Amino acid sequence: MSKHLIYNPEMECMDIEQRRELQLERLQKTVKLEYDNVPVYRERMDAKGIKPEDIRSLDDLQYLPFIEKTDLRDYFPFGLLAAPQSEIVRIHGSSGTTGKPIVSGYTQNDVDIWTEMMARTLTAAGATKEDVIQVAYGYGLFTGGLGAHQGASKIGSMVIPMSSGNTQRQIMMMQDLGVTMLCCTPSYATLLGETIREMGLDPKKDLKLKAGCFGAEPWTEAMRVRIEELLGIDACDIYGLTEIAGPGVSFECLEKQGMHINEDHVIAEIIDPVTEKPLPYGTPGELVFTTITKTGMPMLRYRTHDLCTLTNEKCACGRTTVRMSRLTGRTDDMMVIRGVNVFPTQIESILVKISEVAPTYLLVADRVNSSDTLEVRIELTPDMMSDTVADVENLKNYIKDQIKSVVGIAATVTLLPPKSIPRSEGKAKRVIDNRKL
Ligand code: DLL
Repeated sequence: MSKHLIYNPEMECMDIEQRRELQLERLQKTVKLEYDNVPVYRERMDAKGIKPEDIRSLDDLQYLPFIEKTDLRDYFPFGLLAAPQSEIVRIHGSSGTTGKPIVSGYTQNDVDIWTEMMARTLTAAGATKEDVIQVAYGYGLFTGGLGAHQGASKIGSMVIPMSSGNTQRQIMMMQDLGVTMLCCTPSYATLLGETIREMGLDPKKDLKLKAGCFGAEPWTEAMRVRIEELLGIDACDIYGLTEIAGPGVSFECLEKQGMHINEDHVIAEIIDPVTEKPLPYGTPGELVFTTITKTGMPMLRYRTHDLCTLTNEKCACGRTTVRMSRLTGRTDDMMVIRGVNVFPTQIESILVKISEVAPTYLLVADRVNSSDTLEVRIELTPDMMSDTVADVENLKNYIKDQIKSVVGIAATVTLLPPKSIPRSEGKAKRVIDNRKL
């Protein structure tokens, strides 16, 4: 049997031209739905002189106005609903960068679509009804827990709804219930793996884990290798966002060559974040999504602020969908330190290659005498703690040099004892920017 399982071959492996026709038909319906029911869309389309009938091809998408996270804040909570409030059966939310969360309303149709997208996601990582799936994403307003749960239930797998946290208990359940697949953030997968090793367990002998679906935060190829080694599994990247559906908007198959986008439900574009013009496949830029089957709070040209590349090259798994690369950062988590753009993932990719330090780090930006400073706080491994001061000093200088050559700036490196940076059970906090205070 091929290692590639496909949940919905009809949609996932559809002829590309046929899918484009389906997308256009669904896009036209969605544009009309928005124009007729959501005043802000109508106003913005009128301002650009566009009527729903003007969308005659997929290329016409570029003439539609964008929607932004700030709009979700401005029209909070229900100003962007295209369906009557009585049709909304679920609310999810995500923490905004400022005080208030943003919320999205889902009709039963939207929950069903999202559930199928997550069923496709888990299947692509090898899940069947024989699997025991531990969901260690948080349950609640965050879409991770319920999203993975719904998808796993749809496949008919046995679901262990652990939510995040309580690491020792998570591991006990994995052992006792013979868990085969794990869903959580990559940082929590690392913590689980480290704890499993500290407990003296050998995942290959003591656990039955075979794969995991990890996402919700940026991670690197090197971090994938570490998680796969620590847990003895295949680690697949999964992507999603509350505004579009939740986890499962795109997912990696076991080829691990980028995330397949569920193109029968969303259209992905890459734009230049400055000129806002669409960019061709293969060019990095900002990811923009248009939902084409949602009915509660559909989104036309939602600017994610996530940076990546799209490719339509064939994948060995047989799916015909466009894939997105790992995210290389966000247009808005990028820190500018003394004029140089700094992404946390750049620092991470340096650290995961150095065995003496854990890939757990915190970037602290500050401003001293009008000049920006960047401190990189990193944890040493327990072994390094017994080394001489000279060894630790050498290591520090080595990391400084690496940062200088990869990122292009001088940073202060602070090496800390193991476990001194607070571990996250959800999304890891990688950046503290004191300059904004
Ligand atoms: O994080 C949904 C999700 C849950 C995805 C579980 C995957 C797994 P939000 O809380 O709305 O939704 O945050 C969405 O998280 O715009 C990205 O910046 C980031 N993000 C999500 N997945 C990935 C990933 C969920 N695989 C925001 N790699 C997105 C990097 C990711 N960043």
